[in-house]
Amino acid sequence: MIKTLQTTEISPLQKARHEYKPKLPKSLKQGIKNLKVVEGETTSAAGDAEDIKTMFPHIFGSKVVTFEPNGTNAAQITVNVGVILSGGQAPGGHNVIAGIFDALKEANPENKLIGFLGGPSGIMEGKYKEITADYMDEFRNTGGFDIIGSGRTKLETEDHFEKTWQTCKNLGVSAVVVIGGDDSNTNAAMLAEYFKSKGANIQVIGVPKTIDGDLKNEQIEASFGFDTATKVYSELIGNILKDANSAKKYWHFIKLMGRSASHIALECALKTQPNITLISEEVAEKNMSLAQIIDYMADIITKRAQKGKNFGVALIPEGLIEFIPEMKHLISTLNDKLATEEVKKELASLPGQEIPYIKGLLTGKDSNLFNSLPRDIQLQLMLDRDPHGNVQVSRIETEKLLTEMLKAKLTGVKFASQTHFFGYEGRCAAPSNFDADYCYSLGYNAFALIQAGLSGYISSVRNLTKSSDQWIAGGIPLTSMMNMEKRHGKMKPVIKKALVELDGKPFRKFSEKRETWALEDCYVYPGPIQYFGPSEVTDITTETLQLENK
Ligand code: FBP
Repeated sequence: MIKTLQTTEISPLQKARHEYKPKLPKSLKQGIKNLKVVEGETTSAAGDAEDIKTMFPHIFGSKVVTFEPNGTNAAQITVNVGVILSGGQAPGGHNVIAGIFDALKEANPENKLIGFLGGPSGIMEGKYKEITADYMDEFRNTGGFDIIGSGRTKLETEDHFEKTWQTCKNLGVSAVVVIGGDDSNTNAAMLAEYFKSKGANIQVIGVPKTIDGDLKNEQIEASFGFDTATKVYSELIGNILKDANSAKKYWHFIKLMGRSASHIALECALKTQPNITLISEEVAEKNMSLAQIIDYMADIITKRAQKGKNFGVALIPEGLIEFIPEMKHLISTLNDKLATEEVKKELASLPGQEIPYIKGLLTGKDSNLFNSLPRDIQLQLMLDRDPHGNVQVSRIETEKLLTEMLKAKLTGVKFASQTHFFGYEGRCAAPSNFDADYCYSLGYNAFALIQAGLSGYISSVRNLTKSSDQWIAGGIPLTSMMNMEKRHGKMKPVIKKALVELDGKPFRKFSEKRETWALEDCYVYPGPIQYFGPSEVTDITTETLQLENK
C-alpha cells in the first residue's frame, strides 16, 4: 500500500522497496507481548571500571539481557517514546524508527512515538513531530535521516539534561531512544544516569549507528549503515578499477569516509582488491612519517610502471592524516592554539593573513611539517572543529596532498592521477536487505528493552552472519562499553572506539594478499547493491563480519 506516498514523486524502485517486509529474529517475531527477558552476566566496564562506577553509580554493573519468545504478556500501560537521530546519516535509520513504531503500536495502539527534530537539539528545544502511521509509511526501507533530521549537538551538561527533562515532562515522554555513534551513545549513558539520579522515571536506550563501523565489540557485531555504505563505495571503486584497467593511463586516488578508524577502507579493499590501500592504524603502529608513506606508494607505482602499467587505484582512509604520528602532533598543537580566545580573536582580525599568523605560533617539528604542506591543506587543517572537538577530516583533501607529493617524488616515472572522495554518496543510500532487516530489528528490540523497564542499555542484535531468524536480540549496558580517555586535555568517560585490529582476521587477510594485489591486476567488481534476486546476491554480509565471525 503506497497510497500515502504523496509528498514527492517516487521511483519504481522506491515503490518496490516500500513493499519490502524487514525480517526479525525468531525471538522477536512472536510479538512484542510474548517476550521473555533472560538475564545474563553482570557487567563491568571496558576499562577503568572504578572510575566508570563512580561516575555512573545508578546504571553501572547492570546485567546483559537477551529476549526469548513465550514470555508472559506485558502490562498494557500507555507510553510515549521519544526518538533522536544523532550525528552523520547512516542507511537504515528510518527502519530503526519503523521498528520502534511497529513494536510500540503492537504493544498498545495508544502508545505514541515522538520524533525530535534536527538531532539532540530537538529534545532540548522541544522541537518535535509525532510520527503517525501514514507519516512512518513514507520512509520505510528508504535511506536518509529526513524523517526527522539529524544533528551533532551534544547532550552533555546539566543544563542540557534539565532542558531535556522538561521537554519529556511537557510531552509525557517516559523513554528516549538515541540513535547514534560512540559519542552519542556515551551521552545517552550520561542522560540515563542523570534521569535515574533525579528519580525521573525516564528510560534511555541507545542504538548503534555509524557507517564508520567503529562502534562494535563482542555483543555489538556491527554498527548499522556500514554494510550499505561499503557496498555503495565498493560498487564505485569496482567501476573505477574497470576504467583504470581499460584506459590504462591514470592512477586513481580515492579517499574513503570513516572519520577515525579504517574499517571502511579495509572492507572495500577486501571486496575490490585495488593496488594500494593505506590503513591508518598500521601507519600509527609503524610510526610512519608522511615521507615514508609517499616512499611506500611511490615504490608500488614505480614497480608497476616498470611492467608497463602506468595505472592503478589507491584507497586512502579519511582519518589517515590524524594517524600519522607527526601530523597527529601538529593537529593536537593546532587544536590547543585554535581553542584559545586570544588566537580566535587574532585570526578574526587578520583575514587573509591566517597562515603567516599560525606559522608564527608553531615551533620545531610542527613548524617544519606545517611549512612543508600545500597552502590548501594548511588552510584545511585550520578549519573549525566539530562540536565533539574533532578535526573535520572529511574536509581535508588528503588524496590531493598525497598525489601532489607523489608527483614531486616520481620525476622519472610516467604518472597521471585523478582524485575522488567517496563519503556522502554512501551515507543515505537505500539500506541493503541486511541493513533494512538489522535496523528494523534494532528498533523493534529497542522498544522491547523499554517494555522490560531497562535504561542505560544499547540495543543489541547479534549472530549476524546467520540468517535473520537465528539472530540473537537483547541489550547491553552502555557502561560496559566505556573507559576513560583524554578529551580536550581532560579525562572523560567514553565508549571505547573500535579501531582496525592489526591482529584481527580482516587485516590479516588483507596483509597476506596486498603484495600480489599491488603488482597484479586482481580487481574484483562487486556491482551495485541488489535488492531482488538470489539470496547469495541480495543477503550477503560484509567481508569484515564474515571474517570476524569465522
Ligand atoms: P558519525 O560518527 O556521526 O556516524 O558520522 C560519520 C561520518 O560520516 C564520518 O565518516 C565523517 O567524517 C563525518 O561523519 C562527516 O561529518 P559531517 O556530516 O558533519 O560532514
